Amino acid sequence: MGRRVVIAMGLLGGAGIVVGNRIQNVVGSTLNSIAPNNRLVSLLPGADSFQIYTVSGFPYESTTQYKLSVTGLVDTPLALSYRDLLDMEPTNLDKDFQCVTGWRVPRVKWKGVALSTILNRAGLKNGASAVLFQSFDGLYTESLTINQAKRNDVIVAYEMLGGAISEEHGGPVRLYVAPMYGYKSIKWLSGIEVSDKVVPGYWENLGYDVDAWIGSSNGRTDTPVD
Ligand SMILES: Nc1nc2c(c(=O)[nH]1)N[C@H]1C(S)=C(S)[C@@H](COP(=O)(O)O)O[C@H]1N2
Ligand SMILES: [Mo]
Repeated sequence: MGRRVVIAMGLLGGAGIVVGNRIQNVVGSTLNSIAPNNRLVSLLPGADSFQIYTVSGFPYESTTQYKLSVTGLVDTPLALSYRDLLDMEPTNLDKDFQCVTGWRVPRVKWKGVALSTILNRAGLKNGASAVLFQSFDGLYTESLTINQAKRNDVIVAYEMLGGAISEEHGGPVRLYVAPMYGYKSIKWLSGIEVSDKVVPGYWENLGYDVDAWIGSSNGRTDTPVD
């Protein structure tokens, strides 16, 4: 897996998070028994609250520092500021968030820019068949096929839960891929690269399905998000 895996647990509403060694001290033996390989860890699953996941600590960028690069097979590479995103046509969604480990948060409010709007602004070149995503945590990656990326329920989000996206939830900007398991919704989004082929992302290299449809992948039968 490369670098250290930081495990954290969040409480609904950002009441608190516990990171790294501290949580391992608290639940050391439990951790070992449920996560012998330090894989994606789920602790004390609340029925319908977010858990905070990170594989590389909690990176921080202010909204004024923030830049989203759009590169690869595009007519016009972009470097979008937070302000640029706010000035683009917004999309509001009110949809569940489902992690592949089982927890689900119903009816989360999301606001952002449809990924398709950003791709349209950059202009797709011939051969554009996938979109690769990078995080400014420097480690996490994801990708979608171009058809998945064009769906109107796939957004570059700057608000969730009724306000700006908090640092632990991947602010100032994260992806939200409504119809797919949570691992597609890359946090601390920094780069969008249009490519000629899908490249498996961080967790996909560790065994999760590349096509991550809720209810019809990863051997799970969850209700799809509508
Ligand atoms: N950069 C980054 N993005 C990530 C992850 C991560 O560890 N790092 N975990 C993914 C997984 S598995 C899930 S379920 C969600 C969790 O989002 P949350 O931490 O806001 O609850 O983020 C996804 N995006
Ligand atoms: Mo997840």
